[in-house]
Amino acid sequence: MPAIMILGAQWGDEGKGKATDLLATSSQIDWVVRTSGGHNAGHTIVVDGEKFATHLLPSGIITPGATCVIGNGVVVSPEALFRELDSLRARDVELADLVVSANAHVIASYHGVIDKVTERFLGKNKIGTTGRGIGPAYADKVNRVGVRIADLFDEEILTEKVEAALEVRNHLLAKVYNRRAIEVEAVVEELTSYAERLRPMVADTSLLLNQALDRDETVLFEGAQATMLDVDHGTYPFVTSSNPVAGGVCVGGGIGPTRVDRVIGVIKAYTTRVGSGPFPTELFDADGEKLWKIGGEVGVSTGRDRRCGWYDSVIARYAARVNGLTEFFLTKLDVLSSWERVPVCVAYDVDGVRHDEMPMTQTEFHRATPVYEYLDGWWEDISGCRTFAELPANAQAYVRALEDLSGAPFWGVGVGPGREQTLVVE
Ligand code: 2SA
Ligand code: GDP
Ligand code: MG
Repeated sequence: MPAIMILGAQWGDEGKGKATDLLATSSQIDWVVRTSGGHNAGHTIVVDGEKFATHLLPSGIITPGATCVIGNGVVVSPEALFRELDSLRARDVELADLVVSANAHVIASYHGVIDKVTERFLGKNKIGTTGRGIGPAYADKVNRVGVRIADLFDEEILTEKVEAALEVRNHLLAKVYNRRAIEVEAVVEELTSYAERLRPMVADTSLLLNQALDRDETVLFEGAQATMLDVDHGTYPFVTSSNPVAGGVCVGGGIGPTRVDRVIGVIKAYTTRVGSGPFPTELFDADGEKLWKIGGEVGVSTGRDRRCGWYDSVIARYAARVNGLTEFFLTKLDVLSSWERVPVCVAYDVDGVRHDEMPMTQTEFHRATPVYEYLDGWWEDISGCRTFAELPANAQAYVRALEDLSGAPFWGVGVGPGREQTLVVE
């Protein structure tokens, strides 16, 4: 099983970090690879009660033996990269090796400034970004004025590229936002200050990964963000600026789809979203508050509260379809202990018409209201269960019902944040 993808099936924070860590420690994984996004991600891993959060680094970084890769599709803030590495080292953690693609695009501090200024000007239409400069860095990439990691090693080329990028940006900043221009020299100085430390990590990562697959080594692609945040398949414009779906992983890692064996969608037993945008099963009542509280639903990178709602099987089926999922990993089932009945969205009602599949347009999706089925709840604390058979009958039935509705088999269930709090669906 050489190439495995782990992807977010909802709006992020499903527990991809935990699923990645689980696979990386329970089976022989040689490579753990990030292929999209940047330090907007926040992936949590809990090992023996100790909590680690990764942002730009793959979650495999705390698993010595594996080699971690930041692929060409990632946008890399060198400042965030070294801050994260240094903070893990300061905790005395043995780290995996790290390789960074020469073709990955660079986030400079001015991208963060532009991200925040744009959000402010969007006002009530703001996206609710993480403010990390992700969108502006991808915009430079697509505008063909981006700076790539390889450019940091040639000051002349770097200066030319930063000049080109800032020509457009400064015009906008001055004319539209009434802001001071960003200086080329300051950006070049900022970026070159990381060059020497970066140099030994930089490689042609597509070549490395394909050679590894040729040797039958196992490569785990760790998704960031999620299907519903995908710039093509998500709730546009309330999305991130990359393609976190399976196809994007191939592009962002430089491998072909024929090399992939398993595509695992990580999905919570309920739904959360952080940032703006439509969310049909969102709760504004005591149940929402209870999910938020028991689930600890706070952003790992920004500390923002996550919006909470019930499980949405229309989204699950959509994620199974657009990613070609071979299986799901269901997380946070433990959070649902203590409800009499648990609603599950089976379809949407849009202006009186039932939709069993995702509506074609975002206008319809904004108007979608959930059609619920109600499943019997359970009261037992299930965080100590280690086999599926140990779960209360109603919890087993809940998992089975979700599986029937979601479009791909469930292989595992999370019953707590810890590595060991996982069981296999029998
Ligand atoms: P951006 O910053 O341009 O990618 O924001 C665009 C949208 O994508 C959402 N987004 C996320 N949603 C959930 N989790 C993310 N990572 C962090 C976490 C978020 C945090 O794991 O908790 O700490 O707040 C993440 N990253 C981006 C974002 O909310 C916008 O809706
Ligand atoms: P990611 O972005 O998909 O990696 O997810 P995050 O780390 O942002 O958020 C998931 C949160 O849920 C983290 O705090 C995890 O420690 C936690 N978590 C993961 N799986 C489980 C689970 O099965 N049960 C509980 N209670 N928490 C979990
Ligand atoms: Mg997260």
